[in-house]
Amino acid sequence: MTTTMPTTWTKDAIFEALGLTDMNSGVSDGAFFPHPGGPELVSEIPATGERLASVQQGDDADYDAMMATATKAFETWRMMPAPLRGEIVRQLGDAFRQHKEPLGALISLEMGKIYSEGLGEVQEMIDICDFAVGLSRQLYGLSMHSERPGHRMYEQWHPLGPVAVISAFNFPMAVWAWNAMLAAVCGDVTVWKPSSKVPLCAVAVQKITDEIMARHALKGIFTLIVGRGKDVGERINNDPRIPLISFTGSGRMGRHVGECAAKRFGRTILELGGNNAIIVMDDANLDLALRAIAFGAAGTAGQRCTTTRRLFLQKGIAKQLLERLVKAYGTLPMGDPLEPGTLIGPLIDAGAVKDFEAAVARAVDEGGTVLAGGKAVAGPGHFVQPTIIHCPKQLAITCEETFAPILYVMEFDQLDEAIEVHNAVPQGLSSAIFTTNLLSAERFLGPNGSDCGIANVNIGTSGAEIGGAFGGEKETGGGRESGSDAWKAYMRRQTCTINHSTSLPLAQGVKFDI
Ligand code: UN1
Repeated sequence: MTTTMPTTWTKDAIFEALGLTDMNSGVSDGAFFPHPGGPELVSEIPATGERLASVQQGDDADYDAMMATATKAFETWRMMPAPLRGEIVRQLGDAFRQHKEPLGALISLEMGKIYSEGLGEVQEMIDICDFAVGLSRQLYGLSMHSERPGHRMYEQWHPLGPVAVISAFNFPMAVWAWNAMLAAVCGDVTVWKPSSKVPLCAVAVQKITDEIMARHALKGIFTLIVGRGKDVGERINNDPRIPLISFTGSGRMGRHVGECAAKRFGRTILELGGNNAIIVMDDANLDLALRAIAFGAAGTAGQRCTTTRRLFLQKGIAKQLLERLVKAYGTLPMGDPLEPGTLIGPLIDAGAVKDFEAAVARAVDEGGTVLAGGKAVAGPGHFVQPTIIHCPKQLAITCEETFAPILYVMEFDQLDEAIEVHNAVPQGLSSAIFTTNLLSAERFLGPNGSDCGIANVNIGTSGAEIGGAFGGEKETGGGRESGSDAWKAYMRRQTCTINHSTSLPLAQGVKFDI
């Protein structure tokens, strides 16, 4: 892995490296549509509030044209041997490697996360490509022993169809890649509707993808449509040609997507809100805990689904760790995310700043005490101070996800009590405990421990590797993406029983002789 650290990127240099212009088409079925029919969408730089560039969105007719190519492409793509599909994904991974730096810089510019995290996000794309290449030779089905003589039984996995990927602003490239690369080796084609807050990231990735696919004379395997939720999103939700929608975003929207898909018996992979917590025991290594909490809670300006939003401190170390944490928060460099040395970038937009302010006000109203930060920073840009709020107990606000760097801190005596409060929120994505005691760690990991999809010991809640299945329980939506056997969601399972005898015995000993 080669990572040359910044050279500060300028907008012009990023645009040149990625072939972007001031006005970009937002629809591609393998080749960008010259004149999509939807309204112009202006993308902004969250660090300054300035206009970045425009994207021409797709309309109904563009959607239909793109879907026609995608459904046709599925007919041939599903027949290609999976390892050959994997070979094409390998080439995509190489192309992302070659463009890692400008892609990482574009994420920083358009989404606002710091450059190192932008590079990290592109690395997640590269990693999932590598993972998918290996997977293309490992789409295993089980074989079973039939109860009937002369019969063989096994299961096989077939491609599912066009898969929609509706991605959120905070991971404008990686979440698409987790889904699209798995879907591709599984024999599916993907239709990508990115967040309208970060359309250029999607356009840049699609350009690179189109170029590789064109080398193989392939169109429609990866398609893109930038468009409004209320038209393009609704078309996807209600399109019976799309058997699976992978949606990342708010619980409110996720519920709607799930309902629409369920009505037509479509499947969903939902990755919705998190309300992730770290529990720190008296016996913990506090140096490790401190770094993990700071990165988890303030990193990405609190805009990861996996961001640490609640902190439970055992009473013996609470005062000491809090003091260190407040001190560390005071030194976190905030500013231009592309500037080397910055650790805290902006929030995505003015609405996010308002949500931050409202959450802080509510927390104080409900009995919390602000120990660090608590205020929005005067413009330009959408910056807020990383914030620590001490809470006497779990409050109504601490049961909600606010996409901002607010950490709610609570104290406890016994681990059992901490786990109970930890689990008493609607969301269930990521969780962590810091302890050097095996019993405490295993209590946290046990069936009556953390109820989240991700449970860590001595590492924070965010920054998961792609090799594990990613997702969470309860109102987080239950979906799993990325590693492990998450690929199974992108395929249909077929159970096959083959009779190679000359008689027809029925299962369960049933007799039906004619
Ligand atoms: C998200 O915030 O939607 O575990 C995804 C992490 C990243 C992915 C976050 N690998 O923090």
